[in-house]
Amino acid sequence: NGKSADIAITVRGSDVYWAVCACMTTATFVFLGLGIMKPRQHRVFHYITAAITMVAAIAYFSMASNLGWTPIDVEFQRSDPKVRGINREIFYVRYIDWFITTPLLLMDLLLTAGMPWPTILFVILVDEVMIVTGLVGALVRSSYKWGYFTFGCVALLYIVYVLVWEARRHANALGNDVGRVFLLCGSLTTLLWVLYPIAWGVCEGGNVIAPDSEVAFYSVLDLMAKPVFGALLIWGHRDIDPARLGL
Ligand code: RET
Repeated sequence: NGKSADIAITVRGSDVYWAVCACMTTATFVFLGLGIMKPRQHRVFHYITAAITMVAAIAYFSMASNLGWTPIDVEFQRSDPKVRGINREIFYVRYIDWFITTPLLLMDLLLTAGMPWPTILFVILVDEVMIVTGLVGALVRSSYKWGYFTFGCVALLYIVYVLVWEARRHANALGNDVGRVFLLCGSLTTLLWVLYPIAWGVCEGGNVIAPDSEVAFYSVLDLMAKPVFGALLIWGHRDIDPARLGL
């Protein structure tokens, strides 16, 4: 209908959002189920990872129900206003999800690498800067949004540096098995996380692709970054005693 087109509301997106919500919910129960089969001292990664997919399930429930978004004026009217609109729906609920879950994903990785807590704390704070600048940038209409985006990208560069350099070496020093699970999950994370600012740039940032395509882009990233990542991490830890990581 005309109203939806005016605000560039997604027309096919919600089915995909429901499907992702179902995947996140299933993953949560699987991770928790695997956890309770283990002694309490061996559950830390199950709990962290289940919390990640649990929060994502609720975020996707919101987006599938067409909630958690606000229309933002876009700077230039694109050629086909039916597709791109003069406003764009910005799902701020994504950032609430990311604000909770990206620190937990980093904890999964940095605890695996046995990093000292001051490093973990600082990386998480930088991560929160990254998410908040992304949110503010998404809500700003003028080209200042790219200033926020730049701050966020610098924050991401620091996180990537810690993951690919410091934490990787730390993990290797803890043994081959720890090094291997860190290499797998750390590489997956690095690869996926650098794709997020690209998605942001063509969706919230530049309004280049339609909200229906945004659904696909972010959904694939989120499924890889949460349930797939989580399954690989938990699988990788199956023979590693958390006591070896200082947990
Ligand atoms: C933003 C925009 C500002 C610049 C940068 C960003 C990076 C976001 C990232 C998000 C990761 C989300 C994950 C979600 C899991 O489901 C905020 C898009 C650098 C890296 C892993």
